[in-house]
Amino acid sequence: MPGEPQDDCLFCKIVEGHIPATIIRETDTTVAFRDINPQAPTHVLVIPKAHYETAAVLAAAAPELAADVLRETQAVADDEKLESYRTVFNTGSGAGQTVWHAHAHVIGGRGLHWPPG
Ligand code: D5M
Repeated sequence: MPGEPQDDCLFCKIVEGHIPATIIRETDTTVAFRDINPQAPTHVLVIPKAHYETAAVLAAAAPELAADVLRETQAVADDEKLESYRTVFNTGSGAGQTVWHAHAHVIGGRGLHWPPG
């Protein structure tokens, strides 16, 4: 069920504290932690605590929660003192999604090229 914790989900386990992560921010509805494989000096993932497979599913099923995630991406950028940064939602395996719990990548701290490839 969308919104329910999934036993086999890595990010649900981080939310529940069963897998360690470098958590830098937490709200009632979201968690932000450093990506284990950083692509830039700042690379943080912002996730809803509730489980939704993709950003699209999250936005359709729980738009206020999607807005919470977006607000937290800016809060991360503020904490990290990033004037410029990129927010990425990979949606689908063809776009590089590997963890099926919606997450925003917040990437910054270096020059970023466009298009991203
Ligand atoms: O992004 C999934 C991201 O999740 C990818 O950049 C690695 C990161 N990841 C995977 N496992 C962990 C743990 N345990 N801690 C922190 N970060 C992690 P995607 O858009 O699905 O490719």
